[in-house]
Amino acid sequence: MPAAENARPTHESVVPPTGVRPARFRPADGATDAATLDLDGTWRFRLFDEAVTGADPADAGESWDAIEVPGHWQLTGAPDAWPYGKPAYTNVLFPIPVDPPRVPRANPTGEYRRTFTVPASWRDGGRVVIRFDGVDSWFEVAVNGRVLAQSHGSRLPTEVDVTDALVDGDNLLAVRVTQWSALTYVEDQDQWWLSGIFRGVTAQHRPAGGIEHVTLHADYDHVTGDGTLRVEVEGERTDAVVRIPELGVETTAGRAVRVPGVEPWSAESPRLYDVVVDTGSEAVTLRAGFRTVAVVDGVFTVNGTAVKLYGVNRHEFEPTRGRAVTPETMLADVLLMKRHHVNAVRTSHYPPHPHFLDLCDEHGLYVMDENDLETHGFEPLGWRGNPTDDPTWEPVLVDRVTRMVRRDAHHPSVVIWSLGNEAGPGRNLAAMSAAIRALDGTRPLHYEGDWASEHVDMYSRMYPTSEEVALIGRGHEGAWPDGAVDARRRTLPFVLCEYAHAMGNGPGGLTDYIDLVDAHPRLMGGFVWEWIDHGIATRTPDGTPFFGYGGDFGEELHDGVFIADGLLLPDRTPSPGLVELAAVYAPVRIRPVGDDLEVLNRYAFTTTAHVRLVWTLVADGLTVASGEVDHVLAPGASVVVSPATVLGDALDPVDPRATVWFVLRALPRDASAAFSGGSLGAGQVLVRGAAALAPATGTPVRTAVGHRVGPVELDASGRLVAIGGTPVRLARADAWRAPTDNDRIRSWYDAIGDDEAWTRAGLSRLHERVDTVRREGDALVVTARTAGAASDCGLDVRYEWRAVDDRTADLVVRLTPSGRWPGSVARLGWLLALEQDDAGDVVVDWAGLGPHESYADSTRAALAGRWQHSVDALQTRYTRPQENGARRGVTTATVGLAAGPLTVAAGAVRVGGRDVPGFELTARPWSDAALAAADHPHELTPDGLLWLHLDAAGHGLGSAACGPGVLPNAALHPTTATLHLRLTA
Ligand code: IPT
Repeated sequence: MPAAENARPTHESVVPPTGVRPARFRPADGATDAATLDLDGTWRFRLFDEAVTGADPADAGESWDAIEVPGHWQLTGAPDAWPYGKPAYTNVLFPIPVDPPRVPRANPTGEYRRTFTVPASWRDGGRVVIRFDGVDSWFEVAVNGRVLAQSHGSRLPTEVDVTDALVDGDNLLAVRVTQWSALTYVEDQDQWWLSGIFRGVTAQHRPAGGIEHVTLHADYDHVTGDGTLRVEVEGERTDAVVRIPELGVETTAGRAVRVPGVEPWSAESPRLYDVVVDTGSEAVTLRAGFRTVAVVDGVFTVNGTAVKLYGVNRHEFEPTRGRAVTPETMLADVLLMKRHHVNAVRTSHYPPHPHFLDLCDEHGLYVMDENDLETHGFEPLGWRGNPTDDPTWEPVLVDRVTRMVRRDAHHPSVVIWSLGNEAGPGRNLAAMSAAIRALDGTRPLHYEGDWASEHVDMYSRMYPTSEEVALIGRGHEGAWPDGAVDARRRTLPFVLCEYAHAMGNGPGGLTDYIDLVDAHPRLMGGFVWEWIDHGIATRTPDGTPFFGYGGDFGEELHDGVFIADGLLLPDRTPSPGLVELAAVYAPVRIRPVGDDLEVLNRYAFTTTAHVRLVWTLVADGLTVASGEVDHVLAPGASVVVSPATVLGDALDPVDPRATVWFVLRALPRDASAAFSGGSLGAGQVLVRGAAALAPATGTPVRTAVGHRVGPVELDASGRLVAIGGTPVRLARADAWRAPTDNDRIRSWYDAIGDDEAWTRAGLSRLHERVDTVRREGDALVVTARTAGAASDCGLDVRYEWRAVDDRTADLVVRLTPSGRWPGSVARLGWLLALEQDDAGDVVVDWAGLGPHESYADSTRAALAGRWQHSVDALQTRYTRPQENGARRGVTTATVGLAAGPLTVAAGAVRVGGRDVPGFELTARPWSDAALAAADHPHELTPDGLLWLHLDAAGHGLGSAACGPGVLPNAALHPTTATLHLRLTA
């Protein structure tokens, strides 16, 4: 290697990019009239196992492989036969020895080649620049064999001036990309390790006198209603003409101009105005949104009004493409967010593809734009050697925030800058913060990793308990040791940069947090962790497709299913968690207050003039009356809707035995607007619980083999053997569920996880011993004890069978815990396994809450009605199989068995002495044991049985996988339970 080459920074150098142009704003595609050339497409590629590849940048690689740019080399090719390595997942831990800035010699390194031809006109004047929007992790750029630049910052732009290296005709562009570099130590985000040129590459003509950079200020004064526009231009011509054609405004760059009567931008009304900046040599059209963000008296405001952030954390992800997301996917994400009433995104944990921000501007989402910085892998080392606190790293970290701010500051959607994620405390935070403030004083700063919050404008935490959030909301949080720091922090608004870990079935308890956010001005909102499961599309050796998670690709070290913790399943199917989130984030909040419903307009700027408030009276699932109430609520205003007043005599004709709900929905007047559940909010209140079932007056019959009670056959010992001719393989009390991810992991705040406690108590291996069978009057009474090996805790069970007629039997199941139980129990109920071929096709029709699954702490989206699904459709295929699919508040369910329908109607259901409206229903074509044992959905196969859970109650979901477990208001404790069911077959 020539001496000069040795002097170049390498992938192990801790220096900002070299040979690059200053970062600049990124105009939207087509927004500049300067010419650009798309360099995406097929490139030549060769993968080496060391950073020193020996490949000559002048070698065009004609014999090499072809690869698509943008993309990750690990995901190139067929999903079961990737030729260039495999994806690997760790969350916190580095998959390489922690030895900064050194990285292993074994360092997959891609050599990319392509040629491009620059139009002759480009070379008559101005410069030619190659722009990379994202390359992971370190790269070196050469043109026609001349090495020009070394860069990094995987999710940040790099521009290289290649003018002096160009020739007429074909130019050879060579890019060497290493997987590991010194910068790996500051890019330890919780995601797949995936490398390569994964965002677009363009050649751009920078005309002489063109616009090198634009700073756009478009403020809104909520007192006068005026906007102020000021555009600063960097380049040879700083005096560009600035026009807002729609408003007839024309001014010069560098001057502030008042724009009376503009419509302000907000996520609710994302009003944009074209602003044309023209130097004569180049005209750029920016999409300006007039808006002002400020923290006023400790409250986060937009345009002078307190705004709450109902947010999600979004990583960029597609199951076949990793972080090389397409514009279609970016749009899908934005529209899915809007549809589910999300109004804010934290771009965890790096600046997103810039087009995503264009979409947020246009569709209206508040963005916390996060720097590409995470050093989490130093935490297990007690933060020893953390780059955040090492002055050597300061220039690199300052460079990163600088590039983020210069790239993105013209976006109205960006309302907060974040210094990074999980990078610990350290002296470089001050430098980063100062660098951002010097560039842009118009947005507050965020950083969670240092709870002192000294260098930022909001106090931020992840996964605190709701009790702690309530204290913070009231300003009663514990003191910070340094009095001055403490005093300042108390003046700051509070944000949950992460809460409600949406891993597997969950999160539970969303309402508990969001009610606090709504109640306390200081609480500015929160961002659920996270938007999507990063399951990678792959296949088994026999070709069965599935979504892989950590450990599926032979990683030496991995964090398993922590990569599948999103509100969307990997294929972007909304999970029940997202449907619940939509109900909780809904702009029109409707919730019971005593016997009434309170309707709150959560919009900050918008009245509810576009909303119809439609009520229905639902009796045993059927709508028996409906109407509309007429209220237009100002932003922040609320009204109480009282069924007693609204219903008039609508209740009179309703069957007095029915369970009756009053359901109120906020529907968009524009029926074409697509929202989760079709609504802008909904709530319900129980008007009347079910009356007791009419007494069963029939008599059990002795048979040759045992007993018959209506359609139910029992053997001589009292064991259930058939219902309506359908053989019963198993019937017993149950207290267990296939653990959810949240059950499996001990919460931050508990000594033991639920799953571990349940397993220790034997609940995962329950069997039932039938003790006695005898007649008590007209009842056949069977007693039993349900318990698991090696445990002394169990359920004393009493079954009371009564005949109604030939087709109908009543069953009262009474459960009494005995022995030493853990603090919680998964469910209290009755389990039936009915012989049934094609159980997945069996149709279940129920009256109760639906149509989606619901749990004790995730039930805002479930509304009273009558619903129907096949057993297959009742299943949620979580990326790792686990408990799913419960339907609560069921008063009647009909299961379409092959031998004829089986109807189960609820009588009294009592838990711990409290009445509950209806039972919880779960139906599966496989057992809970099989569900618990499966690692991926495709491993589950129907076993010839229909497994039916009829439960008095179930435990909530919580967020224990990261944060608190099930909150007390949704925890199921071992207690007595009674379930009165009427079975008709
Ligand atoms: C938190 C991380 O910020 C986030 O990236 C993700 O890894 C999440 O955890 C777990 O899924 S940090 C953790 C120590 C709370």
